[in-house]
Amino acid sequence: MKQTWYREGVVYQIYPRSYLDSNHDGVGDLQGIISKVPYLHELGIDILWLSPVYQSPNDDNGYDISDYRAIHPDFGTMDDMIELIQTLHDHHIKLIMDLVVNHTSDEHPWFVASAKNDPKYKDYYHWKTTKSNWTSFFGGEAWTYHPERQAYYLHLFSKKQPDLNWDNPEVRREVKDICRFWLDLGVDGFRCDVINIIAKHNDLPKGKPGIALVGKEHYFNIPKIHDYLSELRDDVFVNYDCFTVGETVMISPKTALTYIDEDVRELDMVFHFDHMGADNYFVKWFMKKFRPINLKRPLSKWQIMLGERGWNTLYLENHDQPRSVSRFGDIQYHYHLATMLATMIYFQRGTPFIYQGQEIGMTNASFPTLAEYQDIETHNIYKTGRRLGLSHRRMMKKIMKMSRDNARTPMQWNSQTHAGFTEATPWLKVNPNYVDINVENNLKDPNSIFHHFQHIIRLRKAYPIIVYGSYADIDFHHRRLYAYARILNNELIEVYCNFSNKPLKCPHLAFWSNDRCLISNYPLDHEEPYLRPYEARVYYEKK
Ligand code: ISL
Repeated sequence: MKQTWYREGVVYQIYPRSYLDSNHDGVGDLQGIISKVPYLHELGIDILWLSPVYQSPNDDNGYDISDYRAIHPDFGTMDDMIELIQTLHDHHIKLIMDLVVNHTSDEHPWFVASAKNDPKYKDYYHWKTTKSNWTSFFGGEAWTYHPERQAYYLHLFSKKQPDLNWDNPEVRREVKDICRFWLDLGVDGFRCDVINIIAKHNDLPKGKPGIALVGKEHYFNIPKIHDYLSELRDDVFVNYDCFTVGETVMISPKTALTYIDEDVRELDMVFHFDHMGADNYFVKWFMKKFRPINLKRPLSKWQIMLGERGWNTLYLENHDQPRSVSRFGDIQYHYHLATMLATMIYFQRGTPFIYQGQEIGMTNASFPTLAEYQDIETHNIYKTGRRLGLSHRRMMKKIMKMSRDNARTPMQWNSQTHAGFTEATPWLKVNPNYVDINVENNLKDPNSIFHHFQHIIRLRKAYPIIVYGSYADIDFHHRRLYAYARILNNELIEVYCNFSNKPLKCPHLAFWSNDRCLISNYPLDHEEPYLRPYEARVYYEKK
């Protein structure tokens, strides 16, 4: 497979509201991020993905954009943005922006004009005089009546996020112009929000009745999406040294290849969500007990199915998902669990994505009262659940485990007030465990989670086999062990992870000597062929 910087690089995602507040208003900002570029450089990352910083009424924390070419004053100015790009590039770090073009804010001038039936903008969105039964990702109906236009408009997310009509060539032209604007400013690519649902069936027909996302068969991966994305690629992306990663919801590896196959390359890679179903029935609010096999099965499937044809993304967390150490194991083993999970995922084939705070093992905040949550999805789902007759207690249990705010609490820099994130009142409460779990403690301790992440990143740079080697499972059906091999020419890597809080007999280890171990999260002080709770080891051999 062709060697490229975005395959070899490690990406770090920043949720700007929660990274670092430099001007004491309780909200993270661009100057805060600029001041932490040396920290990112020390961690060793190559690419930064910035969640939206554009002008927005913040109904969905910036995923509702009202001006694609302006920076929200909460975050700073366009000059700050230019300074960030420059500072990152000076540290050899590339930048990708969030491209949110399935929908805009209802306060975007296009929508305001569309609602007035302005001839230029009237077809920029999806309007209907009668609504259908489609439901939204955030719970509730996907259509809202607009009195001015006297019609319903489609919104697959909140009612302040109307869906753009991609059938309209003018909409596509606008999106291309926005992409060029940012690429010309020096950004190196885009994370494309919910990109596999931008195309909608022409007539927006009635959806098959179901419990979640009624109507989805009329917009998930429908054929014309490929016309839109190949047009974007040919008219814009091929002219720049950039890359795109699509957020593709509910996608199989086979369908993913229709976007990312080497011969297609409408997108360079995609995020899938199969492994995010390891503790739920694919709608996160329908929770089930976590079983390691339910994480291993989809991860392994994607490794094998994409094979040499497509490139994987490797992630366990983002701003929409609860913290991995609070989900995928026994948090009593915090250090070992966090480092084992990192070893398990980042030694696979693909581009690693680290979400802010994951490198220090940040955990779910699990706030006990609804008022402590800010997220619109959390509040909407609470209302939907209560309307369906679920008790307050039951809904709070779900929210404490699955709310997106679990991952959005401020970054924990040190043990001072508000974790060093702000001197004002933070927009979302800090997780009280910041006194122990923080960057300062991690940097001081040579055996910290941070240093384990740093070590993995260094190894990925030193050993191309970690990036480009092929993947094969070892002992696939084992319920507590996740083990796999990577192979490149005459080189071999084997990764062993104990996914349990008990010692695990692992006869394979007998074939390896300690001096072949590249990285582990326990001292290598015993010769017995077993792994300790949440132990991870990686061995390397060149024939
Ligand atoms: O967050 C989710 C489940 O809790 C997902 O269903 C999420 O809504 C979906 O992955 C789309 O996410 C993206 O688009 C949304 C935005 O709210 C998310 O933050 C963003 O990542 C609408 O723009």
